[in-house]
Amino acid sequence: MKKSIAVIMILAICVLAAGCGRSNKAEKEQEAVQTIAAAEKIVVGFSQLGAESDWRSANSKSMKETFTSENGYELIFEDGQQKQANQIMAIRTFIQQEVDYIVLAPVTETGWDTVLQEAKDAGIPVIIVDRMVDVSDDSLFTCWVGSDFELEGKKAAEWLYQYTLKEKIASEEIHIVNIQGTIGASSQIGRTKGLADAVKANGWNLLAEVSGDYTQAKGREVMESFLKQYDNINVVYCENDNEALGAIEAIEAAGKTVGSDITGGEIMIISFDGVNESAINYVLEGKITCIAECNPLHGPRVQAIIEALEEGKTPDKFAYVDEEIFSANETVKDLTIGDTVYPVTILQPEDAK
Ligand code: GYE
Repeated sequence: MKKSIAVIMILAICVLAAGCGRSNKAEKEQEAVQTIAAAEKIVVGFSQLGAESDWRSANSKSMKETFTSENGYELIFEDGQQKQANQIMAIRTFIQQEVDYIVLAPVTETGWDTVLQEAKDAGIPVIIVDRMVDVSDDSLFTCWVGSDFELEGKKAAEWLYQYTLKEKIASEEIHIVNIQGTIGASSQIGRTKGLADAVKANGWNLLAEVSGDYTQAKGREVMESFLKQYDNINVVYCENDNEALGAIEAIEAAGKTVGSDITGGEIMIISFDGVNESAINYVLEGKITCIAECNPLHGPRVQAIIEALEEGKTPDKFAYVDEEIFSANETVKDLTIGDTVYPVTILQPEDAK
C-alpha cells in the first residue's frame, strides 16, 4: 500500500484526464474511485513452505480464498518446496517489493534471525503461521498463530495409554515405531516429544524413529524398512495422515493387517491432521485407530490479525487453535491432560467422505 500512494495519484490523474473528453462525469468519477481502490489493496507476501501433504494443500487454499482482491488484498504466494533457502529468497523478494505484510509458514524452526531482521529493518510486519520460528529475539516477528503440537502428541499417546488400561494390555507388550515429520519442524518436535514422554512414563518399547517428511511416498518407504527390521511392531505412530496412508500401503503389501487388536496380530495406526478424506474413511473402517486433529484453516485467522494491525491494535503474540481427537473405536471416551478433559470425538458413518 505504501509504495502505491504515488501510483494512486498518477492513476487517478490519468483516469480523470482520460475521461475529460467524455460526457458522463459520474462515470469518470466512478472509474477513478475504482482505480484508487485497486491500487489501495493490502499486499500480503506469503511464503508457504511446500505442498507435501493434504494439510498443506488445505492451508494454501484457505490463504488463497481469504486474501482475494474482493476482500481488499493482493496475495503474492510463493511455494518454498520444503527448502528454507527458497523461503529466505521469497522473503527477500517480498522486502524488495515493499509488501505491506509478510506471512511465513516456516519449514523448520531455526535459521530465520537474519532474514527476519531484514524485514524488521524494512518496517514490514511478519506474521508466522503454523510452525514456529526459534529466534533469539521475539520482536523479529509480530505474532504467531498455529497449533499446540506437543498437546496433539500428548493426546495421541494418552489415547493409546487409556486403551491399554481398558484392554488390560501390559506396557511391555507395546512395540512402537514412529514415522516422524520433517525433522526440525515444530509439528515434528512437538509430536515426537508427546510420544517420547509417554514412552518414558509408561515403559513402552519404542523400536525406532525415522522421518517420513510428511509425505505418503516416504511414509510407505520408511514403513517398508521398519517391517524388514522388526517383526513385533504393533503400533505405528505417524506424524501426519499422508505418512499413515503410506504406512498402511506398506503393511498391507507385506500381508499384515491394520487395526486395533494389537495383542492379536494387528498393527495399530495412530495419526495426525484429520484433513485427508481417505484418512477419515480409514478411521471409520478401523484402519486408522485415532487421529489427533490439526486444523489448517488459518486464512481467516491471519486476516483477523492483519485487520487488528490495520486498526492499530496489538494482536496476541501467540494464538493457539482448539483441536479435537477423532476415533471410531469407543473404548476410550475422554482424555485428561493436565487439568483439562478432552472428550474423544467418535466419528459416525455419516462422517464418511
Ligand atoms: O500436520 C502435516 C504438514 O506443520 C501442522 O505439516 C503442519 C504439518 C501437518 O505437512 O501434514
